[in-house]
Amino acid sequence: MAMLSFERKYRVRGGTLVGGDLFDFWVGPFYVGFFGVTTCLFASLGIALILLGTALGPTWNPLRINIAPPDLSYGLGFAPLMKGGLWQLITICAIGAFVSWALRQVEIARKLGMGLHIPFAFSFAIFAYLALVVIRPLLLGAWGHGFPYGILSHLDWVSNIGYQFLHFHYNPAHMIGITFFFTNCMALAMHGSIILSASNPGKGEKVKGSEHENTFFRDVVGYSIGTLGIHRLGVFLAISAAFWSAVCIILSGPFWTRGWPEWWNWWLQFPYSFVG
Ligand code: UQ2
Repeated sequence: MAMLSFERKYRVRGGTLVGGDLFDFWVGPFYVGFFGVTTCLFASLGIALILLGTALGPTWNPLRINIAPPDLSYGLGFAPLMKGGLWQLITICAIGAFVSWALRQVEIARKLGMGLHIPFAFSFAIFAYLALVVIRPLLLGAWGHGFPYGILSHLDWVSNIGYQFLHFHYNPAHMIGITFFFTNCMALAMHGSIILSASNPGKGEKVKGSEHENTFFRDVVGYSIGTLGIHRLGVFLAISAAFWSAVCIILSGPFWTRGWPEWWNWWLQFPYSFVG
């Protein structure tokens, strides 16, 4: 079915979670819906507040713009606008926009009678963000533990937290997260390249299908996970990367306060050794 006739058939009312038919329409190619409206409101307000903070701040240099969270002394209370209050409002807007975006994905999937896999996967990205600016600050007792909004400033924050735990790469959950990011990268490179190699054969050759893809991987590594399997694996690797990233930062501070290398002392304290 051509795209235009498909869209005519499937661009029908229904499937909304909130608001009934009120926002059940499209603007050009974009579905609006109640959550399209809330996404727009939260995102515009958040961007406006970032611009306000920048205008009142010392620089327009994109690298140096910084909207910092409140001082730790404000604890879990509200701070004055230019002392972290803007950061708090911008964080509320960001969460509102991200959650609205996920719920808009739910409404669109329901309209089309599809599974909810995309909003499910996207929710892991939202969880990773919440881990940094809500869950960990709550557990540590101050919004000041959130990360600052700025290109260089957030890099400085990551570096500082890393050194606070001496060597962040010894964090076991960080290790697992990194392993998922790297494996995800390899799986997507394998998948993207096998699809391109099958669909771009030499001049005069026929386009190849999944039999060729399966056979290639059986010849190389003795195993093919299959055309559906690779996509299941991809979603698993991607959401696991986001999940373990969130775990590794929530552990750091609320549940472990010393250097991460020291965490491995349990291994040195074994009364026997695996390595002779
Ligand atoms: C595959 C397959 C695809 C693929 C890829 C594989 C035909 C088009 C990439 C190969 C994947 C394997 C062997 C699993 C690798 C395991 C890990 C943990 C990375 O078999 O089916 O479909 O795209």
